[in-house]
Amino acid sequence: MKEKVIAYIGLGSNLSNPRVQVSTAAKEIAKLSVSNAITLSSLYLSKPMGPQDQDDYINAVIAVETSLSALELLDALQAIENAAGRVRKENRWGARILDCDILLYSDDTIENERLTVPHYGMKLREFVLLPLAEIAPNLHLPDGTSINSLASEINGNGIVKL
Ligand code: ROI
Repeated sequence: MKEKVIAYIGLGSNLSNPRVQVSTAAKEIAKLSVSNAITLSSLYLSKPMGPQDQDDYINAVIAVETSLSALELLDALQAIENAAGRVRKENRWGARILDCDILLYSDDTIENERLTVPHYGMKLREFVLLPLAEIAPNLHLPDGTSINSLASEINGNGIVKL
């Protein structure tokens, strides 16, 4: 039998009814889980990181227990993004219909041309750390850093838990 691992996935949207985008993605992601052991954070309303001439974001984090490999999970998440109508060549820091980012995959460190885990920006993003600390306060990064301490030290930048 394949090994099961816990993966944490960051969700974000600021286009085309972001709350519906994030909630729908969470339901799709739950179907990837081998068990009912999924946990979804609250939704958070956050200021855009990057250009400010775009709408605020809805963000959340979801934990899934999965037997997919990290790259299989990435494929599945990209299919969910594409089904939401995401156009992949859009500018890197601009508005988006749906982002589903693998933040953590078990305790693994992954570095290849398709995937970097832990997610490269997560230690600096309040819209990742606060929902993650909500659902997994005792979690540590592979380098030993505590999510709770990162979350308590980060500037909230006006983030609102909905
Ligand atoms: N800003 C916020 N607040 N939330 C996001 O999910 C998000 N995603 C992005 C960029 C453009 C970096 N800014 C964001 O990809």
